[in-house]
Amino acid sequence: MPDLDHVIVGTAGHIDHGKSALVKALTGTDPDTLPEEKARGMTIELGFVFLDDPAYPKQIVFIDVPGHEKFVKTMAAGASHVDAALLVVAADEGLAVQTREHFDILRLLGVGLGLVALTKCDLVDEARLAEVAASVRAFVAGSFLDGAPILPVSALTGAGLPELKAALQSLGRRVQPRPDNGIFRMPIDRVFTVHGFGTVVAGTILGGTVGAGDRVAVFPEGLETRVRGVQVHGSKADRSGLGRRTALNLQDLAKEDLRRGQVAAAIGSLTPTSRLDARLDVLAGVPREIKHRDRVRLHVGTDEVIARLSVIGGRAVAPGASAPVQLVLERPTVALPGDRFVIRSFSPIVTIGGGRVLDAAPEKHKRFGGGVLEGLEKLGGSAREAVEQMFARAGERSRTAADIALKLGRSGPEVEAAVADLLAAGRLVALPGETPARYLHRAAFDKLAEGLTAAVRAYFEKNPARAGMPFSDLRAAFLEAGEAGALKLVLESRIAAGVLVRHGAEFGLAGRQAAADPAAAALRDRISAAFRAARFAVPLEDELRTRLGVNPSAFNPALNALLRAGELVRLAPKVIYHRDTLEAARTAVAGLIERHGSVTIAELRDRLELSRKYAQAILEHFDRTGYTRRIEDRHVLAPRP
Ligand SMILES: Nc1nc2c(ncn2[C@@H]2O[C@H](COP(=O)(O)OP(=O)(O)O)[C@@H](O)[C@H]2O)c(=O)[nH]1
Ligand SMILES: [Mg+2]
Repeated sequence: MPDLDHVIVGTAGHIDHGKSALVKALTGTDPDTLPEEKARGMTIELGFVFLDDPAYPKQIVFIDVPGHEKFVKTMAAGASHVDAALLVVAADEGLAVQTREHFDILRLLGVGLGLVALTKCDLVDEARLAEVAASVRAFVAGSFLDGAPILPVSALTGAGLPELKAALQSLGRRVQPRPDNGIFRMPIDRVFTVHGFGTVVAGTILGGTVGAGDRVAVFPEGLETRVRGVQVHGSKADRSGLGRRTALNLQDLAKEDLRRGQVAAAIGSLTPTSRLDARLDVLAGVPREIKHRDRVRLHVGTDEVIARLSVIGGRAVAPGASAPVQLVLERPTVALPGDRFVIRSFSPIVTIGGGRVLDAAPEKHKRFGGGVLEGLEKLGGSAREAVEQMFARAGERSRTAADIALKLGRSGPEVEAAVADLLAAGRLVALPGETPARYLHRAAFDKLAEGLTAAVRAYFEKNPARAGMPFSDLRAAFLEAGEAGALKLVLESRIAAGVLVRHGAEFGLAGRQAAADPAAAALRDRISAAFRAARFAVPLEDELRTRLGVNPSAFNPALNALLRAGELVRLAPKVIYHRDTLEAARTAVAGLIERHGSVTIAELRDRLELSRKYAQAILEHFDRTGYTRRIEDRHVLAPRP
């Protein structure tokens, strides 16, 4: 992991409380750069300003956010990946509506560090300052800002600025490195064009590294492109990595193709989804419970999407409560498990809760299905728990370790280690002969095994007279639930368990006897006897059926049963021999070959005194089954394997 050489600090707080003025006073740079911002004296877009201090090893990057209630979604995007928060409260006005809302958003996004600046201290006396400081202290009690410095400052007079800068630098020393899965990912928070340079996207890198010349994709659309150039904190760089503010010049993409909320990432590394499974924490202060099917605004990464909340296993989530939910999105987005999100009610637009994504590409659940709840929680647990749960969620569909790493957003080696553990513990089953190795969860494997037994049982209920179930039928039944690659292993496990038995190419239930049907058995005997008596000059099927005076509905199953059992053998479409006749033919062929070294159709015809059609059918059958081999018009014994 590269050394953390900078700290990203996001401002937060009500409009006009002096956030932008404070950033400018600290850095000398005005974060408000748009003409409209200058004209209205108000922040509209995110502002990015760097603070370099030769005496301090890290660069501090300020993301200055708008405070206006109309732009809370911009604030949520700006705050989504900061290392620390600078909560700004004007000493004259004190806590205000967006002070509270921004603070809620910071908490929901899991920001873990920060401090409070009491701005405009030049406008108030000591008593007021102490009063506001006390109210702020009470307000942040129990949160990540509990016990954090509350510093009076004035952008106008410069009072308190050195202390604030020192406090920010000390905060910077406490920033923990972010976890890195090694796969490049950067949510886009800015898109702009640079004259003569092309389209540029900017954001904070959440994983891996990126360099000029790399091919990347822009999600959820999956637009593939090449990185023409990289800038880190405003200067050209070969590569950029985890946690750095980065601008990428993208080839062949127009500004119109790009927007805040998209994610630039390694090709194929993210799955666009219209559903997210998550744990939702509802803010204690919301006026009413959040109901199943409520329409909300979801802020995840730098994206905002309208979604419907599906409460898993319940009807509503009360204020202050927490519940597993599925968010059904009105357009796709991309995320990874562990990503934080915020939800705001559709109308009125206020922040009502947030939480952590658990499954970033889930299936649709039955709302009250038991395992779904329990499973979701495990996705947020240890690598082993999360990996096992992802396999469990894949059900009867096998997955590779790489598939799971991608879905979980965890590193390949970490997932491979967990897979090895689970395999050793018998929680996973490896499918044979697959590269890369594919696995099923043990529960899914057992379910497939039970399903196979049930299919064989059902088959015999429908075909009581049958002694065995043909492999082709068994395979077809299995493929309704399982993959072809799992069949052999599942079947072998059932045979090893003594549940199923194999007779040749057919399968049966252990201990089962074919139901005795005296009429069917008698018919089979008559058919068999007729073929045996006919010797080499066998009748056609229809001919024999008419002679025996039975319907096709009785005749065909009886004939097929004899063919399956090997008592009769079909040599050609219209030639069926009794097993004994075929043995006689084999003896004749063997004798001829012994004497002459080989045999032709004509020689066999003369020897057995039968028509050419039959002699040909016999020899072709022996060729096909590997008893003989044809060389031009002669047949010789095939080499024994
Ligand atoms: N007296 C005084 N005015 C300030 C101070 N900081 C900001 N202001 C004024 O407050 C107004 C809003 O400041 P601004 O930085 O745009 O607030 P923001 O909306 O939180 O970014 C501007 O007119 C500033 O000049 C301060 O420390 N003292
Ligand atoms: Mg501002």
